[in-house]
Amino acid sequence: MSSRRDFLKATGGLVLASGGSWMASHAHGADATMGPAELPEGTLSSSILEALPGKVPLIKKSWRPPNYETPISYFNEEFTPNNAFYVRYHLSNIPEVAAASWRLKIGGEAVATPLELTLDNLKTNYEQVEIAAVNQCSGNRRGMFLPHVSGVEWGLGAMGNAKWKGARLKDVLNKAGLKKEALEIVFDGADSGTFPATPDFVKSIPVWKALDENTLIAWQMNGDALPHWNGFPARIVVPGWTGTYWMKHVTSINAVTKAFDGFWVKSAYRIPRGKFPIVDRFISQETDVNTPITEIVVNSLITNIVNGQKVGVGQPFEIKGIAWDGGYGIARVEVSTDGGQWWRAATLGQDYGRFSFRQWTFIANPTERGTMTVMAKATNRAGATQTFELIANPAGYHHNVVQRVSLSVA
Ligand SMILES: Nc1nc2c(c(=O)[nH]1)N[C@H]1C(S)=C(S)[C@@H](COP(=O)(O)O)O[C@H]1N2
Ligand SMILES: [Mo]
Repeated sequence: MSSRRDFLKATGGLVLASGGSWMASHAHGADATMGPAELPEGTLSSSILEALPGKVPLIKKSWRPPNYETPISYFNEEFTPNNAFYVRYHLSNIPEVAAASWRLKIGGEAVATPLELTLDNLKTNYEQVEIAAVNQCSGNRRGMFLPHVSGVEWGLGAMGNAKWKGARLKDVLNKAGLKKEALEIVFDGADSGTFPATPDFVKSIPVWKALDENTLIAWQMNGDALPHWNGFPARIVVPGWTGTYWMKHVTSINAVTKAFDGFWVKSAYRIPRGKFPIVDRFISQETDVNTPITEIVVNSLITNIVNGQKVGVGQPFEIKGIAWDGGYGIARVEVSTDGGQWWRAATLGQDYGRFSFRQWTFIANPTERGTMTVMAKATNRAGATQTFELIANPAGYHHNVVQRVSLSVA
């Protein structure tokens, strides 16, 4: 079994260039850098940091298909660097797409004139817009579900925030002459399964969401080309909705008049109806019992302290974190340092738009020796707030339980 320590030994610690100083200064919290203590037995001790080509070392969940999460130290900044951005795939055949030969086909029975775009066409024939938005996997924090549920046992880092730039999907659909009978827009990407029997990863969204002015075909991320692992040369960006709809290496966009019945929409990425305070509906895909996951629930993360860290009595220190939601924007973040009895407002940082991470800070002042339990709770502008009790659901989605970080005051 390889542990993080073996990995550090094997690499002399050199690979930790950007996360290294933080980790070194939190040596006592070594395991906490790999994820929260609630992860299933053995997950933390068997976790390793590993660098995919072009990436800094990320927390490896699986190699085939590649699933790597971002260590939480990177969330001390509002924008997640491209080379530290998490990676999530369902299928293992992931071709390196060449920009020059890439083509994007727009078609389906609900467009009048099918189109084929080159990367140049996408960049020059349409208005270009840039939007800061959180890409969060529906299953972020799945590993913290108790009882545990199956799937990638993600900790806290199956998410990231970036400035995405590209053409509006609606402009491209309108160029192809979207018909009024269009019901859903279906996306496919260049990746595929290793066995023909594996259902291809194809996703659809309701036509109203595809026509939202914030939904993009993006070819730039934080000012650079998309990394291969995050969808080069272009991906769909659906601000406010979970990452599952953000098709990477997108190669076809089809407007259809009937509900798409592919596995990844019909059978996966579903939540029970009526359990979550969700506003956006995907009506053409609803059944009596469940519905596709849509917007991200309001959430927050404490980013600069870890369980077990020592702080000094009478020595004020800064607690930092981020908050985000499905696009209403963050109204406030409250922090408790006594396990949830008293809550006080944190100071919100710069507003990069309603789909972005919003940073917050709070000065804590430990007055007594012992354990100090820090909690943070975000509320959005629609009045939704984080839960204290887990909302159980079979696939382990929408974990937004208020975190507890216990510090040792001496
Ligand atoms: N082509 C392709 N696109 C995809 C996926 C995939 O497996 N293949 N996974 C989706 C899911 S479930 C998520 S959470 C996001 C993750 O985006 P990232 O890997 O850029 O972080 O990509 C989405 N787009
Ligand atoms: Mo996902």
